[in-house]
Amino acid sequence: MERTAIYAGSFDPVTNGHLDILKRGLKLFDRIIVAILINPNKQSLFSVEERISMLEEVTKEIPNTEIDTFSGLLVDYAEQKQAHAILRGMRAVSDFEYEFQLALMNRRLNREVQTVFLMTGLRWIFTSSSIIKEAARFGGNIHGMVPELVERRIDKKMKDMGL
Ligand code: COD
Repeated sequence: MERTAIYAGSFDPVTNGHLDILKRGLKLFDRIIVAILINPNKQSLFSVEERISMLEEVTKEIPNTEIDTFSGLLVDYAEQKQAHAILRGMRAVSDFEYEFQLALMNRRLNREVQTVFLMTGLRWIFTSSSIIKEAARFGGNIHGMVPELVERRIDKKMKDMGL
């Protein structure tokens, strides 16, 4: 039986840390669906379409990966996709509390879908979309933290915003 995992998130934008977890996950699962949450209440730098386009570009050479969007509960989406697991990345201890809450709530909502945590590569321990956006906003160098295509899109976005 094909083992499928859902790797859900905001991906605003996708970073090298996200890709690290995706590649590690593919050693455990036959197929991973990278699912962007559509959340009109959360302000994002990139539109959902822009995030899909970046994810499609940067994963085009990573086999067995699909890009999708979802709204509503993650466990409902996972069930609809007949996924076996929700894949999450762990960085420092600071991730633990939120991840623990999320995983336990998801388990309460649906006992069948398991959450699998993978430890990020050491290089990406301090990489997050929000810290990258903040650095870029103030002209900081983010080279090497995101794929080059994403770096170019961030530069353009900052220029378009007059920053
Ligand atoms: N190294 C390793 N992993 C990383 C790194 C890094 N440098 N950066 C990010 N990650 C991991 C995160 O730990 C996470 O596992 C994943 O990548 C996605 O991260 P983000 O920041 O893009 O997305 P999140 O964590 O904000 O996404 C949260 C969800 C959208 C998954 C969550 O809010 C959700 O499921 N919402 C739907 C409603 C729902 O079902 N809620 C839960 C029950 S109420």
